[in-house]
Amino acid sequence: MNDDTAHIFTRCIHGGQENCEVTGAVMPPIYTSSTYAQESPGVHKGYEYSRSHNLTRYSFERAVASLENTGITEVQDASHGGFAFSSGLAATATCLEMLSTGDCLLAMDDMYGGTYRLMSLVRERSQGLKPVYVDMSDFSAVEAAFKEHQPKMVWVESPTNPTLKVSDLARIAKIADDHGAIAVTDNTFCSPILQRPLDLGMHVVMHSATKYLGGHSDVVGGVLATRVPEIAERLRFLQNSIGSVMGPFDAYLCLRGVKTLGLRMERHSNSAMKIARMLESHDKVERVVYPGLESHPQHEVASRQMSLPSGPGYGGMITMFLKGDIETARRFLETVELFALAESLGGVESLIEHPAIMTHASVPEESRAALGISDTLVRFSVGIEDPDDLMADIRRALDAC
Ligand code: P1T
Repeated sequence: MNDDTAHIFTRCIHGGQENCEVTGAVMPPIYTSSTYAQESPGVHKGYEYSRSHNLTRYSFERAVASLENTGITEVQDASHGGFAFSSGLAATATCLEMLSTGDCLLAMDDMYGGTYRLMSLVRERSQGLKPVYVDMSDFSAVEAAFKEHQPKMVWVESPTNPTLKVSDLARIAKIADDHGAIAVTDNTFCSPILQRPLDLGMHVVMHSATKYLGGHSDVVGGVLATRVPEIAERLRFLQNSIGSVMGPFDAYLCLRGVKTLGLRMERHSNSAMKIARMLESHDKVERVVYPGLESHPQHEVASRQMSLPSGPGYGGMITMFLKGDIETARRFLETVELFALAESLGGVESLIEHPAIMTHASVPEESRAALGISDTLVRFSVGIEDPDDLMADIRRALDAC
């Protein structure tokens, strides 16, 4: 189905999908073949080698392309402007290959630690990239950085991992357009159900499919999507040339995950809102950061660019600062039971973690301090369990601190 007017929940099931012409199968087969027989050298059915062409991967790529509204449906671009990779970082690494040696990359100052590590500790050395980090929730800082550095690409995570800062994507896309830069959004925390950056003018959207798209903590993957035909052409070339493609089994799992994405995002968002309000009124808690709370510094921007089809929706991620010190945080993290202490997010089960020690350890200590990633910062990924049980678990652990 390629109907761009269909409701996003309908597109979760049917977007970019067709029943199998041979058997009528409603889910695509997992095509494991690494190669395809040719009738004569160069005469084939459009499939040569599975790194370049794989129907199971295409099915997932087309599903994401439909959800992110790429608007690309030409038959020759079987992916419809969506590209799937072996991990979120593989997607990011491939996207960065659109830049050349010496190019400036303007990036959000707070983002997943692994993205920072790739940009600064790998590509700065191997590709000669010049990353500059600014707080993009402050648009005047973005304007000043464009003037000073003339970046060729702007990379914005919104909301950010882990401090949940929100940036005005439409304004950033516009300034990138004015300067001829490629604007990319890491949309992992929202999924296309809550936020569609291409509709806001961004050129490329990236996801760690390991998180909400997959949704069940049983697959590692990544995607890029674009509606700009020239960028789609470059990404297709880079995906095949670099080769960090998503395998067919993983593509099948991700496609299966996408079918329930709408339902899950509703549940994650509604439960997280309840939990954020409960935490905000708890006396053991110093501060809660959640884009849905009126106290969030960019609540108004978040309300404008993030929503559920049924109304307000701000996702399943909550950041909390506990009163006390690292030992208080440790006791809390050791006491919760329903929330598993683990890296990652976006699965059906609730997870909890300590970014300073776990996901953001690769960010230099001074930068962590400047960003407020302190020893008492705890990050929740709210799953789809009953929210009352989750709140009871948190209250019990807070009482034990
Ligand atoms: O883990 P991988 O699929 O390679 O995705 C990297 C990535 C990219 N962008 C964001 C916003 C992310 O959160 C991640 C991965 N994050 C975690 C593993 C984490 O626990 O935060």
